Amino acid sequence: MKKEKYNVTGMTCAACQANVTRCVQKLEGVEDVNVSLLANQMTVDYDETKLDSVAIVHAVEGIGYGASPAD
Ligand code: 9UX
Repeated sequence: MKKEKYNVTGMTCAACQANVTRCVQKLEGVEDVNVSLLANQMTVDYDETKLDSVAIVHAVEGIGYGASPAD
């Protein structure tokens, strides 16, 4: 299991935050997601044998937001 932080772009309201949360939560292998609208960040706990950060970024981009792994 891996815990990773991402910078997220494009979220402007609480529904955006919910959209990103739902999008990532449904990915196979994701255990937990926490998205902060105010911080423009999210943390994702996931099984790295089932997906990787590229897949997570692509999923977020696929619904119209941006994401990139952060330190
Ligand atoms: Mo809020 Mo976000 O009205 O894509 S859902 S701006």
